[in-house]
Amino acid sequence: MIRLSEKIAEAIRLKKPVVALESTIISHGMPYPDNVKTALQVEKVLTDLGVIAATIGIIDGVGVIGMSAEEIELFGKQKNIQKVSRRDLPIVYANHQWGATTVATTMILAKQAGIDVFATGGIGGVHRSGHETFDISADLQELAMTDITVVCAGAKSILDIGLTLEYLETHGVPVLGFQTKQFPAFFVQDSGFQASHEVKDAEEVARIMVVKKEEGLRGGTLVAVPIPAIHAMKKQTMDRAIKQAIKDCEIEKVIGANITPFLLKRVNELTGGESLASNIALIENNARVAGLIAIQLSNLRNKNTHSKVR
Ligand code: PSU
Ligand code: MN
Repeated sequence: MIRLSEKIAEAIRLKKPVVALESTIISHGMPYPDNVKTALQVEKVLTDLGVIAATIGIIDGVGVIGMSAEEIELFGKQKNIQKVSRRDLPIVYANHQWGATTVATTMILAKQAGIDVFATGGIGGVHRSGHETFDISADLQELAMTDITVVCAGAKSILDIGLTLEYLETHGVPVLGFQTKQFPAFFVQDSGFQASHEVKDAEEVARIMVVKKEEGLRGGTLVAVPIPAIHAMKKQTMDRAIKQAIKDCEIEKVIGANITPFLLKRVNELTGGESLASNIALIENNARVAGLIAIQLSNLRNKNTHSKVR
């Protein structure tokens, strides 16, 4: 059910650094053509570091690990690409459909391919009324069970970040603040909540990953990287836009899997070009950190092949 390019397959075999990238961020996270430009730019950030980029999506019912530039363009341009989370996966496969992978499904496919590190913008989480609606993203359940390190800029405050972190704690997911104690909130550096641990660099993340695997501690790891200060937005601007977007979502009676894409689109519209520039900057930054982690991991793995030292 998956298609790997020879280049990516070889890199995985030789334990070279590879980073997975998702496609819902392209189809539902940003407007065209900036979504395509960003997706290609993010791949370039990785390539410039000497890391292999693997953008993941589903084409004709096949999980593609390493979409081509033409395929990325199609995902960004077409209006009706379906957002595919874990529950949708067997249906899209069985019916030979196309689909953009969320954090959850990108993790599933990356794991199948043998990729350990994945960079994205923001993860899904517990929605603000989640304690009543049970609207909890499948991303969290996937982090609970699938051994992938997800590098993100925290979560957008369209979510209840406190409940999201509680959920991750319950399921034993390490939440590593990258050079920060604070858990970031996507456009702003500090959500007001703390990460479970502050890591000092990519090497520390890689060592945690190796030990976690050796000790059989299943499930994902979340690395939360704050948006670079010069690109951060004002908290009030963001809070106002998010409040309005949630109100519009209720007025238009949007439900289920459409809620997150609706909120993302509405927040983008309400904050305009400013948020787009921040969005692009933080994704590039996350890709860079993910690339550095993948490099450190590759070094450790190749060293461990020759010695038993951790
Ligand atoms: N949050 C963002 N940008 C995104 C998403 C979430 O700031 O692009 C996307 C990701 O693909 C994520 C998905 O996995 O939305 C979560 O959707 P849901 O809440 O329906 O699980
Ligand atoms: Mn949901």
